[in-house]
Amino acid sequence: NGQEKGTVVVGSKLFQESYILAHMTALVLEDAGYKTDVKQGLGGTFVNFEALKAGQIQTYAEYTGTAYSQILNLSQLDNWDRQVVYNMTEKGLKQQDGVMIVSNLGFEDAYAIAVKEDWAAEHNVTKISDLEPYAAEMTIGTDPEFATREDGLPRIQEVYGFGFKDYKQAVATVMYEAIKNDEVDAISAYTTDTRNEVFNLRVLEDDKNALPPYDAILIVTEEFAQNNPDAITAMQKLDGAISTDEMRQLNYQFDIDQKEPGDIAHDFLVEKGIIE
Ligand code: PBE
Repeated sequence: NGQEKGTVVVGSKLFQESYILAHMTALVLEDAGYKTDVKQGLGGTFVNFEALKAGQIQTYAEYTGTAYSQILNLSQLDNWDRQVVYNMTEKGLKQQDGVMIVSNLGFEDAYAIAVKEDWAAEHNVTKISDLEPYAAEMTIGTDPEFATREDGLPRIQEVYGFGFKDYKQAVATVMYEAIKNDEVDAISAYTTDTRNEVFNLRVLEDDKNALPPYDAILIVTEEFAQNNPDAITAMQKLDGAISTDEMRQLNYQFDIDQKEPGDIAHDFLVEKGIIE
């Protein structure tokens, strides 16, 4: 058709999954005739969200619990429900920022506290509250956001009534290396990261429901959506396209097989019949 198709800039956060999702988004847009520019590892939550609102990027993959807690500052719920958090996030983003959810990708990547499996077995630790006798002597490795996010260490401290001795912040890959090398005693793990298994970690149950659900979503400004209906149609092809298990396998291809994120994204979309 005659619609002018410019370049769509796709942002991403500082970890493998976000790179892969940015490439997938770019690929469905290219398939619909757009040019794209993937900003791999642009920055954390706020860097991406501010860039989106400023028009420096047109989309990126966010997570419901992150938007809910960080961007919208909505309060903790006693019983977290995925659909309730999704609905409140959708409504809040629209009202506060004129931002809309284009697709609900189909999987959740939650934060979780993980410790070494052999240590956990030795001390009979299966859930976060089991850490209480040990936390004051433990150092937790976190990603760049978890230590200070309201839905992070402050919330763990408030809900469970204990804190860790210290924390060390680093990008997710360095955080995972740190626990593997015993430089930290626990980490703010990502539930779709297969290094939880590969590095023999035990992901602890959040038995007091401190943390929200984190469904992956693609977001755009309403203005972009109004001006680029074909881009929205293309991006909606990713709605429900990735199961949690599939996302884990894709992350494994990056971390363990060391495959390029663009190739991981491409091969997945072809296999799914989403692009040719
Ligand atoms: N998460 C868990 C974080 C990082 C890992 C996906 C919810 C986020 O980027 O919001």
